[in-house]
Amino acid sequence: MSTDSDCLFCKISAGVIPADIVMETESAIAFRDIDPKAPTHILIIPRSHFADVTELTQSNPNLAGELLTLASNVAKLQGLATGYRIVTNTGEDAGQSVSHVHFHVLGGRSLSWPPG
Ligand code: DGP
Repeated sequence: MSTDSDCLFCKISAGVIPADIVMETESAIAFRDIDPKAPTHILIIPRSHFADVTELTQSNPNLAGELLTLASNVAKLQGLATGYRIVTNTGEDAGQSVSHVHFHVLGGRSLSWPPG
């Protein structure tokens, strides 16, 4: 497993920085976003370091599938039966602020479309 000692989400995965973890597997963890944009806002990350979804899918497409499965399981666990959104911001124009790939799971309210 490849990690980056300077990466915030690698530190959360390692338990060096605390987070409100809602689910975890051998390869991934799900924890509450520190700045929630919806009543339920959870981040899904791989334990291995990948900068973004492009790097992830090129390096390990099976892991990308595992992360989406975990996102779906988290949505079910959180009771988001009337709908939820999975988002992965990629790069500067999309507003990616942490360079460790993550999927946002948002729900618990009506979500408008298109996003800004
Ligand atoms: P993005 O902007 O798409 O790269 O999303 C990064 C998210 O990470 C943002 O919604 C806030 C969240 N975040 C940043 N720092 C921390 C932290 O230390 N703990 C937690 N739980 N979330 C964080």
